Amino acid sequence: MDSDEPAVGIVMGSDSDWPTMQPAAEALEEFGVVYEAHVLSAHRTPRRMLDYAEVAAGRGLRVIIAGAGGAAHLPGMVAAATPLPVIGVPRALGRLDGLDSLLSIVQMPAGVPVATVGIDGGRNAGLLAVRILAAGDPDLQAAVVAFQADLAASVVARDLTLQE
Ligand code: RP5
Repeated sequence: MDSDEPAVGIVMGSDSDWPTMQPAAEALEEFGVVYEAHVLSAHRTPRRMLDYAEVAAGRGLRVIIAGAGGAAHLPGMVAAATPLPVIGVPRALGRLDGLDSLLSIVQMPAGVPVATVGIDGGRNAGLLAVRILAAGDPDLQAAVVAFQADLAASVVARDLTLQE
């Protein structure tokens, strides 16, 4: 990615979500994708959340990654207010092992999609955002292909270690 402007917005319901979302940021950094990160709460700061989502595409963002825990309405509400693809990250809180967050995010009504990753799946959210951007960027797609080759090689190397 050539631009210094953020292509991905990472948003979360609380700063306490950052340990879940940081792996998304790190995945984007690995591929040189510029991002921004903000705390926006669907419940505590609903107006701020809508303001952000409504202008995100116009500001040049191309993907939004939204994470929240518990009654995790942020990804769905952001998806309702932007035409951008939204990736939802359910965070496991101290109760219900994150199933509450997952179910709050995954079962969206038809017409308002959220691409939901696994519970605390921040890294996959970042990698999915990279793949979405790579669909229109041959250089980035080549980097994804190289990443996949490295991943496969690391699995083979671990298998060989078992044979020693
Ligand atoms: C959600 O409530 C946030 O996304 C967070 O996962 C959870 C707890 O927030 P804090 O009480 O830690 O601020 O809205």
